[in-house]
Amino acid sequence: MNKTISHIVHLNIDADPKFISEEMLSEIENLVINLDITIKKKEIIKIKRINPSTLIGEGNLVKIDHDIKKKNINLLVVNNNLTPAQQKNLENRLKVKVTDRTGIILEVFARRAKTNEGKMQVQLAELIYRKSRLVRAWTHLERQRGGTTFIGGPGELQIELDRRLIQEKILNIKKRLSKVKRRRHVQRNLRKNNNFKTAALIGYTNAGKTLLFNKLTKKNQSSRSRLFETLDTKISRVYLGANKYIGLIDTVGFINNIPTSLIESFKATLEEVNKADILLNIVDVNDLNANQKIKVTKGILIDTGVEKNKISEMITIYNKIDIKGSKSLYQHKKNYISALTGEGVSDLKRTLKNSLI
Ligand SMILES: Nc1nc2c(ncn2[C@@H]2O[C@H](COP(=O)(O)OP(=O)(O)OP(=O)(O)O)[C@@H](O)[C@H]2O)c(=O)[nH]1
Ligand SMILES: [Mg+2]
Repeated sequence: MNKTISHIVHLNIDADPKFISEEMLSEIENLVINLDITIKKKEIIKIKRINPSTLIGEGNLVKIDHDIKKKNINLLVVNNNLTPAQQKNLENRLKVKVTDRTGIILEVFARRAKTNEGKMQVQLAELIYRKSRLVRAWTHLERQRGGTTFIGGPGELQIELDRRLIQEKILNIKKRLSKVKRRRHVQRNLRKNNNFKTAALIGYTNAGKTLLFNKLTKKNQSSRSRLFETLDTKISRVYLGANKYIGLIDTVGFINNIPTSLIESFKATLEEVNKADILLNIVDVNDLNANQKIKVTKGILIDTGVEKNKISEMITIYNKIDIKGSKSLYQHKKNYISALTGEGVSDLKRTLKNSLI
């Protein structure tokens, strides 16, 4: 198989939330590297006016085309969301494969999924994404061909078959996932009956949720500097002292512009978050985009149906205070911790204990 050599572009057109473009570029870079794809060129393109058919204007496309030929690039990664038509038009114009942000995120999720449930959820997200591409790409194609002329032609039939097949697969996975949902529901009810409260660790990917989970529960879940290391939900007991326990939940991390198909398919997982008594939002204190990431996290919680009051009562925990001499700045401040050194963790336990009363 030929090696994938990519060119990454980030278009700074997403006005809200205003992420620092350099950070957004390094985020997608990180995701692309995780897919073992070589990066030959990366750039931020300032867009004044959006070109509806290709998103990127012709002037920039000429330069990109030049680089693609010069550096033997065979994949263009656009760190924004492309419509199916834009993706197709770019591919036709540049004669290389083109993928957008959602495509890359879905691919990383597919690589990370280990358990049955995780795999099913990712597969569902991919099918939902593909189905929408197929249908919309087809309507676009039909319009290009002059509408009704080709109705009943082989192209339409094939797409209709693909679409039906995809729909069947979607229904099948949804059925299997509903069993998982029911099982979780039963377990939650058991906890509720025993008056066993839960706290969910949530927040942007790579913030340190799993390392904190391990610290508090003495478990050994995989925590690595890779985006979306965790896909599956884990729950474990934490002793808070004075005969009090809480169930701590570790779950999938969030990201800006998370694909809607992922939110839809991770419902069973996200339900654990929705139903938790306390939400702990883990934030990397050294992150330049920390405030934007908090906004993104809140937005995703709203989108997934978490009650407003639960979001406003959410406790923000600033993690990684051991890095870059930040310790002196944050030492003894409430909810500033290091999951690595354990600093501030016993205070956090106290906060949790108090919130149980
Ligand atoms: N220096 C330092 N590194 C930390 C701290 N907490 C986490 N890390 C590191 O940050 C990286 C990400 O940690 P994880 O615990 O996997 O992050 P996560 O939030 O679970 O990420 P996802 O599972 O992708 O959502 C790992 O390399 C950790 O070792 C901390 O307090 N200090
Ligand atoms: Mg994790």
